[in-house]
Amino acid sequence: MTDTAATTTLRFSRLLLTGAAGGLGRQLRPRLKACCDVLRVSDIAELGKAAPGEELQPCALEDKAAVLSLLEGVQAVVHLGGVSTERPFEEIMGPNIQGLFHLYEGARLHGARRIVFASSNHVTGFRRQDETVLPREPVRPDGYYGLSKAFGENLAQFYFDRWGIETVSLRIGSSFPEPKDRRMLATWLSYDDLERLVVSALTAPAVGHTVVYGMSDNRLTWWDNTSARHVGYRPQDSSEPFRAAVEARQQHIDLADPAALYQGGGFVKMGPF
Ligand code: NAI
Ligand code: 15L
Repeated sequence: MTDTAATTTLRFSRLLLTGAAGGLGRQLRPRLKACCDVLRVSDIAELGKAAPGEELQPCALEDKAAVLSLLEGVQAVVHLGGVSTERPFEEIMGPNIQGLFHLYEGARLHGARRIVFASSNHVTGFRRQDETVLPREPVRPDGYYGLSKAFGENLAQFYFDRWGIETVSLRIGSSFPEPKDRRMLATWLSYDDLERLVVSALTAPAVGHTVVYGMSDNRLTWWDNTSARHVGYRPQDSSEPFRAAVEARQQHIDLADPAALYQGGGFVKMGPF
């Protein structure tokens, strides 16, 4: 555990982590233990053995009864589960749309008070790379995946307005061990900053429904998180140390290529499948 809010703030009796078998779930699973007495981990994929203080509860997000029972006894949720890239709409609809509805219904029925929702920068992927975007500006999804995340943010707003369930929607940029290309010099979110962001989102005193972009303290950025300062997220990493290597690998940028023009990069020209 690095020096995040988790070391000094709230501890949950039971926290649910969905998508625990995925790339980000595997990072957060050991780190979130410091925030809770019991970490309930879930995924449709293999979860391995339960570590001390963990409960395994595998489930498909499409299975309403299973998702409702997943929320029993849970105070807060970090929701990473679902389709994480551009796919045909029919593949996205079950996990990302129906599944999210099931999750919020579970939260409503069982009294979970806060959800940290892994949204995506692809909610605004059709904004240009020469623009700075604010979280409350109109969405510009760059595909069915981005559309599903925009739906998720709207669902979160509704469940706050109607039922008082708070959400922080994290429009995560590119969270990988290091930036893979020039675009990711702007969108990169280190794993340690991801942890800082998630812990801040879980523990900030009042968030209503807040949208925040998930990025490290990158020198070049397309997003302005000023409106989410109440979440208290302070990134400590930067893509800058990777710049020279990335630029050496990718020397030429074709500005006629939509992937170089729009913030969503290659997602803007994926499909039809
Ligand atoms: P991932 O694809 O590695 O993990 C997603 C997990 O969800 C997988 O373990 C998968 O088995 C599970 N899942 C898929 N369908 C399911 C279903 N029907 N029922 C239950 N579980 C299901 O993705 P990653 O990179 O770990 O991302 C986690 C979350 O963060 C995703 O929601 C993704 O959209 C979001 N995100 C990630 C970014 C990144 O840079 N890694 C950027 C923006 C958003
Ligand atoms: C995402 O939403 C994806 O989940 C992730 O795999 C990356 O492609 C990321 O966006 C990105 O935009 O780099």
